[in-house]
Amino acid sequence: MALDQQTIRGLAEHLETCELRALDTLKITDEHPSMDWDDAYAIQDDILRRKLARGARLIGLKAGLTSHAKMKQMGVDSPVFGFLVDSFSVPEGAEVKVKELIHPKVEPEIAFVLKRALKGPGCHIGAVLAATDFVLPGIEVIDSRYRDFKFDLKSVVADNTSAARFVVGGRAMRPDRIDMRTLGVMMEKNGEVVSIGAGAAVLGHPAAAVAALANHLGRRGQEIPAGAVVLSGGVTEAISVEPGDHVGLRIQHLGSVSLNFAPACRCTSPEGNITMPFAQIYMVEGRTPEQKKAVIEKVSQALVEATGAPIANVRVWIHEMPKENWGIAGVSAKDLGR
Ligand code: 0L1
Ligand code: MG
Repeated sequence: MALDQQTIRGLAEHLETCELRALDTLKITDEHPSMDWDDAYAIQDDILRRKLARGARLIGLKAGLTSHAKMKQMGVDSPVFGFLVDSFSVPEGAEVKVKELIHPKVEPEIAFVLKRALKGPGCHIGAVLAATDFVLPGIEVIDSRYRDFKFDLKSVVADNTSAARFVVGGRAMRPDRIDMRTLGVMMEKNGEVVSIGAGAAVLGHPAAAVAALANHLGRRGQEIPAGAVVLSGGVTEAISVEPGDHVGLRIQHLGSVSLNFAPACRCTSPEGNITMPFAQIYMVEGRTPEQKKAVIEKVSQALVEATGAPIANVRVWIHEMPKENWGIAGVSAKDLGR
């Protein structure tokens, strides 16, 4: 590993903060060009650790960049792996809050649910099919935290492979009832077909992506647990979505699943639309940096709730006043010892 523990923790905090506040950032290898693969996965692990410490549940895993269409779209040549926690899961047909995301895109996926744990090395398609309880259609919403989706593969891995939201639904099918390679996949946006493909686009067979994930985890002494949902990777390239969009996915024999993206909020004030709400806070000098950070966070959230504006647009200023600059009941705060 090239990075020390403190740097790994700092980068995990930075990327997770970007995720939670829908803020974009430059790819982290710009500042840390020596970062290696172990560092990248260690940063991803630390993001998971942070979420679990706050009560999140690990509910699944994902393989990304498993189709030639996605590899070509991203200019890369190998898959990457990430995790799924409960807060990423969206119920079938529900609304995704676009203001919580930076620049979401959707991908059609074949999702696996395992009845038995899978551990590499040496995991293969046959072992995956034997351990799979059922497969079903899934839409993954990816949202790279990197500005304009400009990144390299290590930065993507550290950023939990752009994982943001997902939905699974449709018809659960046992793997021996279908040939996943020839399953037709069609994704629609607002009623228009935006991408079509077949299961074989994912590494020749979607189960190969799950085997690759098990082998990757095996090298790290981990496994895919029983009951986990595994997204095997986008069958086609990812499609950008906007507020108000409706996305539907149909997979042959597996039925359909859909997502709505919340319409843009009309944030009105007497002056018209508020696109960039701001607040100025006056406080007596002497607060610690942590106290000021907490005030900025709370006020920013309150502005988001009050105006519906995306958090990325919110601005908060703190002005610090010397004690002699304010008074209570006609007496200087300084003289009052406040
Ligand atoms: O699930 C995926 O294929 C995401 C891979 C990460 C790269 C991206 O943001 O498209
Ligand atoms: Mg994906």
